[in-house]
Amino acid sequence: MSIYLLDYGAGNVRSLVNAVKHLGYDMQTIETAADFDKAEKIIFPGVGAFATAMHALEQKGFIAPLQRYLAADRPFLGICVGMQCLFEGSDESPSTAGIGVLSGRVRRFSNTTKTVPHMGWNGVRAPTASLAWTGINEEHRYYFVHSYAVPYAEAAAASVLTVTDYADETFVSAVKRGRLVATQFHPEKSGYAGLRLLRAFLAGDAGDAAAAAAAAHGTTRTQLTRRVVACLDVRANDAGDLVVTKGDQYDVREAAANGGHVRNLGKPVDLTHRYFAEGADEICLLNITSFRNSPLADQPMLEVLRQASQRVFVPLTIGGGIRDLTEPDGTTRSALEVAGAYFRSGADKVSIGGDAVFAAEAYWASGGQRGTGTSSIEQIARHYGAQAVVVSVDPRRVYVDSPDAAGPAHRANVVPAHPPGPNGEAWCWYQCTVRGGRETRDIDARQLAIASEALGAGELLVNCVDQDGTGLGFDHALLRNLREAVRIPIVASSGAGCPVHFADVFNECHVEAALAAGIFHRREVAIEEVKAHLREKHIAVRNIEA
Ligand code: 1PR
Repeated sequence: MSIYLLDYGAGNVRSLVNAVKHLGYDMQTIETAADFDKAEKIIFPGVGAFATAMHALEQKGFIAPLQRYLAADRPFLGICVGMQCLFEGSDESPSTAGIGVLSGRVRRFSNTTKTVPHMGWNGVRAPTASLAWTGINEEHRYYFVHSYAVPYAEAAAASVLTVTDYADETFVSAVKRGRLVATQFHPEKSGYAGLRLLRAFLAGDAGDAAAAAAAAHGTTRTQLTRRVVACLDVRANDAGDLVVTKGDQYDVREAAANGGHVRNLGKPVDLTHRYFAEGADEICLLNITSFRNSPLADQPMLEVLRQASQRVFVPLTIGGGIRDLTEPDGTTRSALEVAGAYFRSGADKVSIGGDAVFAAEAYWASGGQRGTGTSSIEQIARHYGAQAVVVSVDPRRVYVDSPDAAGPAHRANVVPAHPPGPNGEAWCWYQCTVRGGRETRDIDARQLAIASEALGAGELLVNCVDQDGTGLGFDHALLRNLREAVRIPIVASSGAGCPVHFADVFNECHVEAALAAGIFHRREVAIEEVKAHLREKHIAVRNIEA
């Protein structure tokens, strides 16, 4: 069967290619307008911005052949922006027309009552249509990552297959018209539930008449679940092999008395596969020594990502070394190129640490009004969309006797210290670090968070050097402080020791996700144990579907 990928060059379609291959199908890429005639099935996985996708289709001369393909009711699967482009237009770029085969308009989510992007695992419900033959199941959760969607109230009901609720808004999460199916969520990143949908599209006939006849209900509102994330800090050990390591307060070596070796907690690819199987909602790989050399020269790390992504069908975030750099041979690379290499190797999001701190410093130096336009956050968000850019915040506590002692720049961002500092100090603020916690900078974590959001980051990964590896729980004062400051999702990190810590951080800090490393690597706590506890506390989580 000739299955074609409609790739307009956004770059991070590897996840989809991996998923289709995993299901036993080959896929070719549409190169010319003539390929539309050869295709028996087309998949259009849009990523990034609506206008970028539409302009790229136009430039390649693909709009008319695509319209003809759809008018002939031939099998088509659109994903995310690939679904949005089917509508008449999007508020993301009011002057750009959509393909217009579906009536309705794409609108931005309001962030007054919730964080935006809508990022994570949510359900679907079919208000009128039948889900037969689609592979979609109302009992399952699917992975969404988007800031724009078609409001249910504005869509033509006949083509709506499923809707999803995000706090106060209800949007169209899947459409179906004849053999055209499209989803706002990412089936290729939705675990086995998503693979089932892809298989149904690849193997079946999406236009089966029986599908339209059955009745459906779908009235219970869906809910975005809290994400449980597994994190792998990866570096070369003293023998030069890439290993998953884990530090205490960022120190990854054994005590000198025990040889001072880099701790080795397993092989990176094996661990990603294990965590996918055990129900991690997302997996994060941090190349923790990449500040020392070029991540593009670091081919083993790119290979880890390639191999991991072949069998991991939940989102993969990769961090480490994303910045403009000069290769050992003198070649210069932009942060966008570095991120591109990661995306092409299978990453879904990139996480920026040190370079985000420098960008935030420049932002505040210019009066907190604008960025340089050339920072890694801005470059990557422009090209791949805000949802693909995570900023890793790596602060250390600075204890002070009073808020005034923090100085005018940080006074407003001082919080009560729990527990008090080593000399009984009752207050602290959170100073940003770079170079794996080795170098402190002047700005604080809240200033970094605000600047990152303004520059276009879609999520914050909030670590705390003091708490890392302690197993004492997340730093609630820090997380609450940042929660108040930004409207993008936050992943809490550093200090998880038991399932209760996850429930506490969700209830008290209102973060969207919580991450752990050490307890999962050492098998002290299983991901399912964390989720079972969260369910007991009535916190919605994704179940592992077989
Ligand atoms: O600055 O863009 O090159 O990014 C470097 C990235 O590497 C940053 O995201 C930074 O957090 C990370 N990193 C650098 N050095 C270390 C180190 O440990 N020496 N790891 C490091 C950071 C923190 C978390 C850890 C949690 C949970 N590790 O990733 O997994 O604290 O741990 P726990 O559950 O065991 O407490 P750039």
